[in-house]
Amino acid sequence: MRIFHSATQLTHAPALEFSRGEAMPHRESPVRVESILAALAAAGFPSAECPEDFGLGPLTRVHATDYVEFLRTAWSIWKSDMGETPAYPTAWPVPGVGSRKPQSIEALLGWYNFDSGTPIVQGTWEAAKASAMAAIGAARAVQAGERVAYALCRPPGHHAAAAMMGGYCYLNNAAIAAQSLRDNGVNRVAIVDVDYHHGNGTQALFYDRADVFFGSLHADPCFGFPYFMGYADETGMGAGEGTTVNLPLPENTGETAWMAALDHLLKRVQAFGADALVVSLGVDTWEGDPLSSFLLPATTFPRIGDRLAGLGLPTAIIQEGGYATAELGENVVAVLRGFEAA
Ligand code: SP5
Ligand code: ZN
Repeated sequence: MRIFHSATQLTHAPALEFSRGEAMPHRESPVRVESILAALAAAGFPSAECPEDFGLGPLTRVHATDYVEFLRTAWSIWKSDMGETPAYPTAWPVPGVGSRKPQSIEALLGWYNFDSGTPIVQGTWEAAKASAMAAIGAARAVQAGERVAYALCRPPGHHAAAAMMGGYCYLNNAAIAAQSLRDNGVNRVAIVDVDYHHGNGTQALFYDRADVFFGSLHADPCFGFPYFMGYADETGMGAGEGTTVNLPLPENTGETAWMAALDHLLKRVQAFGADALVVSLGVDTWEGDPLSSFLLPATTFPRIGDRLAGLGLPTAIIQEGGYATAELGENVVAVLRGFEAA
């Protein structure tokens, strides 16, 4: 299995996020990468390849040009005014407060960002871009004939939409990979998102598209982040009606219910008739994950890989969440091994 990752992805390292009224160590830390790389090496996987620089073209195929330009320049604009302090939004244009695009960097942070956990710090742009390049590298590899490739993306991507960051995500790596497959001649792409959290950004990007299927198993938004999307009755619109499938699950969902939901989702992927598969792989469904209420034991992860491989499609696996840093790598590797063993 070819693996894509670059050390540039480590330059983004926000110190803090807010939880329960307090600043806490940021969960989406570069330590996550160390955990995954160590487990890959221990399991005998080949070394990660540094992806090519595919430029900004593939990013603006899914993201708005002004948003990509904001991400590229925000840190230097912020720094010239505020110094080397992390750039967090402090005000958001929720309905009722107005909807005109602002000009100041402080206001633009809220304009483009839906939560308080996704700051811009030194290196954020470089890391987010490198993470997207890893995803494109994996997409290109499967297009070149690999059965499966893994992009060790970080920062993650599935909460980011056309002009919106949030949920630790800046550029939507899985969406960029899917669009790259489309742009290079794959007719129908399915994205299967198994992260604990709903992939609201990915859903939004493809909601009215008939050529890209999006299906997700996740914490019911009535209690789980990102809270505002991911209900079962969101099924796509226009030409995309029926190409979005959401299976929200209750707190404390365990292996039996989760795997039954996965099997249901994979039947929908088969009915869609995809030519290639992109997996948004979060392992924050693990029973010990600090951000999750699901209860999957480690032994579920090889089964997930096995089921995904069962679709028989060229597959780009894109890393999303997973925050139990000691066990993260082993859980990711378990999925990859399950896929390869299928
Ligand atoms: C890519 C990804 O997995 N992003 C997740 C972002 C979650 N951010 C905030 C979650 C706050 C929820 N409160 C924790 C409850 C723990 N029981
Ligand atoms: Zn997640």
